[in-house]
Amino acid sequence: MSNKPKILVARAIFPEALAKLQESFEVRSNQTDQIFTPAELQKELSSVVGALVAGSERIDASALSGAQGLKVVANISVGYNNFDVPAMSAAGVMATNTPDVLTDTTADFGFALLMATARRITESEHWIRAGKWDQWSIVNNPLGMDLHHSTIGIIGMGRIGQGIAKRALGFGMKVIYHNRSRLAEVDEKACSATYVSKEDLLRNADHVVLVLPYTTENHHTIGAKEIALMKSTATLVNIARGGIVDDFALAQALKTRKIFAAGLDVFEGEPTVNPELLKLSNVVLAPHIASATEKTRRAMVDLAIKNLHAALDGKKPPSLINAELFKV
Ligand code: 8YV
Repeated sequence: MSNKPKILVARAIFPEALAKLQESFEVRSNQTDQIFTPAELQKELSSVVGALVAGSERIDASALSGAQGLKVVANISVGYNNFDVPAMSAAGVMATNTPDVLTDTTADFGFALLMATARRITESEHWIRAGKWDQWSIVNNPLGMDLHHSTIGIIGMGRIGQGIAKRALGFGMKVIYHNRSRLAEVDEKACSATYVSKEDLLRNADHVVLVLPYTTENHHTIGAKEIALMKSTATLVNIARGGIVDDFALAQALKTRKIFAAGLDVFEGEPTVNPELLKLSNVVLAPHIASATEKTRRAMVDLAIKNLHAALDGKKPPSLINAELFKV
């Protein structure tokens, strides 16, 4: 029996990171990456002092019900809608996430998805693969929408939203945004961004990009009513969270060409994708990969490990969410 503290690593991580953890902890790892059922997760958490998890692990009162010794759950993710933070605080469990290290990578991806969507890149590739190149014509190619000198509307103007705005400036785009609260003047200036209501944003943007966190209030921020306000030439990109968009309403709107196209990295009920979306050619689909570069995923794992170590060493984790739990 080891007398090292026992931790859980609920999803597969880089082998070097796992080896480093094994120097300090007795590690229950899950390198097969088979997602735990809620009952399995509850059992796993009952015997550890810390856990590294991802968005696939829901940490709520039920998951914590047997976890008497648990001090910290470190999310390998900046979004933490998989955490019931009040329930974690009530159980005295520190909650941490991985901000900053993924900002630029995720903003790059948001822009890449926007470009692929507006310029119909995946559809064009399918054209080639389907042997349609001989149908090339001035007027009959997959004709797209311009990004340069168009208006981008960003809903959710945190670190990643601001990163996308700065990239848009390089394309000569006009930036409008909507956020829970208006940015400080200095931050608005850095992005040349104009604050507008959600409705004005939807009416005026050529490209709408969603980067807001998922909360109950943000559920279906974009549904049929909101899509009806958008230009018929507009694109919609969701790199935020499944549930921010009503995927069924979006599929109907894309089918009837109420809007031009959509790019989706996140889905309601993922990894399941609404079958209506799968039938459409004017949607670009990605499997939740906005942060997925090797460098960034390693940085996310490293930050999660730092958070875990700090919490178990009695120090304040660098990205503690429920800060009230750290008493100096
Ligand atoms: C993660 C993400 O890959 O950080 C986030 O909020 O959505 C992604 O970077 C995903 O959540 C895995 O946990």
